[in-house]
Amino acid sequence: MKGKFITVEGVEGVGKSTNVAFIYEFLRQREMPVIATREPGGTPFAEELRNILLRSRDEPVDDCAELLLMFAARSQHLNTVILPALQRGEWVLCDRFTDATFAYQGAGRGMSLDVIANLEAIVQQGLQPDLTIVLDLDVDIGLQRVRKRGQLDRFESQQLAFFKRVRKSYLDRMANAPERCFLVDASQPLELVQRDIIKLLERLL
Ligand code: Z5A
Repeated sequence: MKGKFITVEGVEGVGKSTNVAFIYEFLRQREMPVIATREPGGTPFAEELRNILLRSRDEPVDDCAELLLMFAARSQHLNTVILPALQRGEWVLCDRFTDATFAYQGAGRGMSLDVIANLEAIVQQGLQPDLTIVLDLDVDIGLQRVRKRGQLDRFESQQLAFFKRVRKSYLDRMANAPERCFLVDASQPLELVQRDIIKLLERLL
């Protein structure tokens, strides 16, 4: 791949969207060819799947159905947006990727990590991000930030214990992939978070 693949991860409210926008501008100012995208979503079809996945509903959603839809959206996104951009030599900046599946469907919902790893192998064919920035923050603070926005989606309505498992999973996965995963303390003022992010980007530039 000629381009670079950067993912931004973390529990709700850690500042992923804010910092994806920041990284996008930072790279644009350096005249790097960059696209910003997100998961689940990133194509019209995958965004439809996102709406299905996030919408609160009365019918309980089966955990396996949720997992398969995450990978269905990812396959579409990967093959129609991410891989073509990387092949053109562009930098792809993605708000969440498969680490989120291990965290939410694996640790959060309790789906088998081996099953997730098998789906990852089928869909990604070995592709991994060049850099994963894990924004880490106390779960209560992140949820307070998100709740200020008002109505909660199907994931945001989960109990605190769910998000604590998600956070722990991110920290565990980081320890297993130290070559690409780096933690940034997202409890700092935004300028300091972004200073730390720039240091990580400079490793790739
Ligand atoms: N999901 C899944 O289950 N499995 C998967 O494989 C994938 C996803 C890919 C959608 O994700 C849902 O899909 C997600 C997991 C699931 N669950 N939920 N919920 P999403 O990324 O679209 O949704 P999100 O995590 O809820 O994003 P978010 O709520 O928009 O949070 P954020 O992007 O991390 O934060 P933000 O919008 O940038 O910032 C939140 C607020 O905090 C905002 O007012 C900022 O101005 C403020 N902020 C940001 N940084 C700071 C600092 N440093 N100090 C003070 N205030 C700050």
